[in-house]
Amino acid sequence: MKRKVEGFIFDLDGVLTDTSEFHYLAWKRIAEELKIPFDREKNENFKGVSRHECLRILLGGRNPGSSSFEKLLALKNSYYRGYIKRITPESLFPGVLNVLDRIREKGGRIAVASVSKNTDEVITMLGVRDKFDVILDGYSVKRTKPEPDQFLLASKMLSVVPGCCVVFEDSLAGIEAAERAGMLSVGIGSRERLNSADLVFNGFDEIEFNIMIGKLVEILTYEHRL
Ligand code: B16
Ligand code: MG
Repeated sequence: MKRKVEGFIFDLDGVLTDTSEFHYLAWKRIAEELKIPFDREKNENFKGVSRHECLRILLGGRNPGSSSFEKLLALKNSYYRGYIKRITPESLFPGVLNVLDRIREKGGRIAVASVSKNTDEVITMLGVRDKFDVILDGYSVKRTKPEPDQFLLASKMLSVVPGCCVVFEDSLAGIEAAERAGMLSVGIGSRERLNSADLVFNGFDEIEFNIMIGKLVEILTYEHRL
């Protein structure tokens, strides 16, 4: 039986816009202050990972000294919030709006599912709030990616079974979470890094909507996923 893809779940940072660069810059400042080596390669492991967990990874067992863990989290967020002030609707990645509008035309249901506690503000500044039926952020579930909880909650709130949902993600943690939720995944970014996703595109401007849907339906139909 041919199945339909009806639920479309979008990660935020690094998928709808380049906020992952702002997370990187904010962590870089914290790392410099703590004299901990940090570069873009290390930042790859921070994608899709909660602020709390990122700091734990950054410290790597080090004692944060006089500044407490909580203070460092707040400081990182204040740096990050300084960077996101510059977000405007032009900050959306090329092709995103087109894909969102095509989904809508086809009657699909759309969610944002991000680990970020700044999701609401970023979505509003991007001017795309009304494009989503459901918005889930870092406050919506206890167990974050790679646990499947947030995507499963999105599927429930969209009223679309997990097997008919597709997740757009730039992080390995998010692609693993999609798989564990029993959902299809589309990686946005490097093919080499995201090769565990069902499909990978460098960006949304590379996506031919009908061709992508055709490929996803083929995967659903022939791989007999739940
Ligand atoms: P915040 P996503 C994630 O968002 C980022 O990828 C990750 O780098 C960040 O640490 C996390 O949000 C928490 O963000 O500090 O704003 O709460 O990729 O799931 O949209
Ligand atoms: Mg992301």
